Amino acid sequence: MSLRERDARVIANIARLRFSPLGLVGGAGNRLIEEGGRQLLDLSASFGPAILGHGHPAITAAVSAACANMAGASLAAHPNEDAVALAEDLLRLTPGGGERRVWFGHSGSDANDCVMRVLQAATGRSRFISFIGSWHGGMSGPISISGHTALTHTLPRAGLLLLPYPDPYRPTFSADEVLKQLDYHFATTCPPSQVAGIFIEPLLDDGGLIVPPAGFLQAVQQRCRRHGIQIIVDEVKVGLARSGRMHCFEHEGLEPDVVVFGKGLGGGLPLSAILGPQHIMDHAPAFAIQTTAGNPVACAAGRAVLQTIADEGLIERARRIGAIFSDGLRALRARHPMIGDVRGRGLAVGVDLVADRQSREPVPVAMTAKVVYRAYQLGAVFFYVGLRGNVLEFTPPLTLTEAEAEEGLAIVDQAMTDVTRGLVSDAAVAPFIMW
Ligand code: 7F7
Repeated sequence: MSLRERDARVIANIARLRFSPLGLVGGAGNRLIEEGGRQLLDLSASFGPAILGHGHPAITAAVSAACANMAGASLAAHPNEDAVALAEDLLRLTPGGGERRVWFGHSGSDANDCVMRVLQAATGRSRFISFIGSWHGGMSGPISISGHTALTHTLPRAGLLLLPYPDPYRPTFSADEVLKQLDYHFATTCPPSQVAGIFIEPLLDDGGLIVPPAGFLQAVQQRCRRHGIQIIVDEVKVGLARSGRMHCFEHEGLEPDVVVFGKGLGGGLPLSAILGPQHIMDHAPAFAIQTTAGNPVACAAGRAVLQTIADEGLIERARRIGAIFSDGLRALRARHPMIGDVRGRGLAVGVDLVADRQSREPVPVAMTAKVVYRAYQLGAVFFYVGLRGNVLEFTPPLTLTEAEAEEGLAIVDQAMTDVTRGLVSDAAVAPFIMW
């Protein structure tokens, strides 16, 4: 029985996304190794976390050493060198003033959950603001403040104010209109004095790789700050060098009160972090404990990731390889009418597929799924996002080489040609339409 068949028999279908028949037995560099031994180019990094690819020597060495001499398993129980040093690193690398503190968790989800709890406790306010299209996690708290169409199975939190995220390509609402909505809500049904915080993705990734219009997020920040609303920037997916800056919020001139890290921080190991003002973060002992959070093995991986970003110049590299990749995708527009827009920052790149360039109507999701599926057959792995399921998502390891970027472009090109020619049937792709 194949790995894929065994997977379907035992893994619950509440946490599976399968965009192709890919089943993995290993990984090396920026390649994934599937059952049978074929190597595929990884243009997703498993939705972002494999920031240094697979089996990077720095992570392997750090994790092996931490495992072999394990300083306990719990930061809750006692400090360990790797956790404390990682917190020091994050504080050093993240702009902001005053006394700040760091909390560690296992995932972006638990980190956002903790932020919600601690902000309510510390401010005495219970409402939040977030954006349509946002994805803040798969636990009760963060699901309830997410605005993604794939998460509508769970009701939003009472009192949540969901604002549109202005999309320059499909401007249903302009930045000014959204700001007007915010002002109106503040003046009517959402008194700002009730709002603890606003959750911001500085680049709306799962919502369709949408780069906000210049100045919009700053204007939101200004309005919220006036009312003592905490600014929480969710850097889980696009933070830590991926955008071509250390922090994606730096592109937007944001000055967050609270920054949330996850995914790439652990380089593939479960690790998240929150960084925020001491008066909020030091709420009460045992307020947000998870026994193995901050364990030395995951934190050693985190330190190795931050060190490697510096050692290998990955910020600059994300910018450079990202430009090559995005420019290459833009060049493909000449041959593929389905490419409506290519956008993103650094190595977070989206390709918006349209049925018609004039109207910008999204392709049916089956079309996007076919491109992803065909690319898998041709040897590259990436997925799709967007509220209409029409945006190809590229978040490769930041170690992607120029040659690999070119190889990826050639596969995307061929996949689109093959799909346009009808090489992938509706039946073939039906099991791989996820949202
Ligand atoms: O690591 P975890 O899934 O708990 O992180 C939650 C999260 C928090 N913040 C942002 C901006 C995120 O994008 C996510 C998770 N994103 C999803 C999770 C898996 C499936 C779809 N693709 C994502 O990237």
